[in-house]
Amino acid sequence: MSEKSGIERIKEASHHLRGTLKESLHDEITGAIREDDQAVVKFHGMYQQDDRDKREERAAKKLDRLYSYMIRLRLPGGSLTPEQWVAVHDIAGENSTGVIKITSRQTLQLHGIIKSDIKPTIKAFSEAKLDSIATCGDINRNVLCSSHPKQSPLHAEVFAYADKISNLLMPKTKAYYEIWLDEEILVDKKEEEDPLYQDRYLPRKFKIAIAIPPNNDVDAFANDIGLIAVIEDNVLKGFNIAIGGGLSSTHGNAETYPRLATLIGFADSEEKTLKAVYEIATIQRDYGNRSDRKLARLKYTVDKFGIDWYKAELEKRCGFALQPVVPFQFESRKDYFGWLANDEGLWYYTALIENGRITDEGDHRIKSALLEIAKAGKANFRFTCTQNLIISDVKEEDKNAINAILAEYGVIGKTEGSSEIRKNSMACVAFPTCPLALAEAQRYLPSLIDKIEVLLNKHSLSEEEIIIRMTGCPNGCARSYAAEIGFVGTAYGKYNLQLGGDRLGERLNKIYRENIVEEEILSELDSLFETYSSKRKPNETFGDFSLRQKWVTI
Ligand code: SRM
Ligand code: SF4
Repeated sequence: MSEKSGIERIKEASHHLRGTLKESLHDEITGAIREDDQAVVKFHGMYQQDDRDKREERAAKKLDRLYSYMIRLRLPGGSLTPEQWVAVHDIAGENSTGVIKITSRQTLQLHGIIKSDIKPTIKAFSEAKLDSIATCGDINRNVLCSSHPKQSPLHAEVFAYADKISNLLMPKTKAYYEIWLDEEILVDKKEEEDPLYQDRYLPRKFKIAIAIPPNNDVDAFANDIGLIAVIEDNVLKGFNIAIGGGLSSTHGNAETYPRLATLIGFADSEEKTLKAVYEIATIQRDYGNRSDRKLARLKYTVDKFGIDWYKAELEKRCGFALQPVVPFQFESRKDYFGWLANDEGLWYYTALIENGRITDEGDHRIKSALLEIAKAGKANFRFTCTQNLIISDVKEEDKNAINAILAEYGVIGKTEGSSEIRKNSMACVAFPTCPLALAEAQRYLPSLIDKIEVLLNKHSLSEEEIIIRMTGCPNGCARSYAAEIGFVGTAYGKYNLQLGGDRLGERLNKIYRENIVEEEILSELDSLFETYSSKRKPNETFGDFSLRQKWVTI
């Protein structure tokens, strides 16, 4: 058997995720924490980072890197009360860069928190009944659920599963409460015994999403487990289950690849669904690769042992067989912008938040607008898996007042004045905080889209809802491999241009041009759009056309 990776040893020796975090926090000489603790702290929802824009300048002055921490909240299904929004707004202002970032997994992150502010931040979150447990690390992450309540009268019932699954797969350790909230040290260690994670946790991160057809807004197949709700005659019948999705790869390492999840069957009750989810995780715990982290995700376990083996092992552990997959159809994978009402007559406004960055910029003062709306207490807040925001559960009598705020602060102007391609775009964080970024993403995509819009206009394609996504490296955090036009950073200013992904998230794209700069990107797209505009069939999407033209082969 191959030797365990260093991270495996750190997990096992961490005393249920305590490590030496307390000591690291008390060390006033550095803004960093000890190296082993950097792995442990992820399980508490935090990453040590440094400002990459300032690295050279600080190195020239012989200064340590400018360390700070990113904290990511656990929000199954992605929703907050107005009181919680006000709390997040205040915490962001006091302790972080001030920008509230909606992630591609429907939650919020704050960046730039210095070491001495971590505990006050976590405490303030806790007072607002929020935590960051298990939002990073080798463990189940934030559980996604379709964001658009208007899609089904059963939205609330399905949505509740995000919470149930999140609780089911929570670690049992009390380390978070002890370290960050100064709660009493546990005497009876039995309480911490963790039949799921034991002391080794999972070999790698683990992701679950719940989709409600016909919208695949959660990108169900990009997850280790994708659950697809089956609703018939307004009754939730159960879930189709798909396993083995994951979107990262490593440049130059052919053993790594993005993969969409494979459907394995249908579970017809809550009990069976939760049991299956749990046991899919235990199989990955027992069989996942613990020596090479590049090959440790569930997708590689599935491909190593085979999908039939995984299913058989699952059914053995569950004690029941899954039923055959129930036919379903996705028809879209997008956010529905503007005002919409649900079955109960409550209103929802979906606002475009470019790349999830909530901040006041020029006339678009979304952060101020949201604070004013939250303070009035007449709406909840939901986050979408494409980094946008829904002002939700608005009563008819409150709609005009909220609409007036949205108009006054430029939110309606930004949302409704944006092109279709911008509304269907997404970029990951990348520079300056992401240590793995090779190229810019969220700081660059908006200006690239300005130029792409000109090309689309030129070829009469501005009404096309083409899904375009950019990531600053091949890890795929903005799911660039599941886009019709995907950009994957290879070096500063250079990207692979990927084509052929479909609109529904059921087919990944492939590399069309490698390592190209903006000028080449625009010239390629100009000619591709020209061909698409003149030769496409009625209603043929750009992704499907790219494949038919054999621009890439899949
Ligand atoms: Fe991610 C690592 C940001 C969604 C695949 N991701 C990172 C780190 C933490 C960098 C690091 O390891 O130090 C990035 C922090 C940047 C920063 O400064 O905030 C980061 N990932 C993000 C977010 C914030 C992107 C965004 O702009 O929204 C997303 C947070 C989601 C959340 O709330 O939990 C985010 N990351 C994703 C997704 C998309 C998804 O889950 O739907 C993926 C691809 C799907 C998948 O997991 O296969 C993704 N992130 C990765 C990977 C590659 C994992 C792998 O299987 O190899 C890494 C690197 C790693 O884990 O070693 C990574
Ligand atoms: Fe960082 Fe790469 Fe993820 Fe972008 S895709 S946030 S650059 S790890």
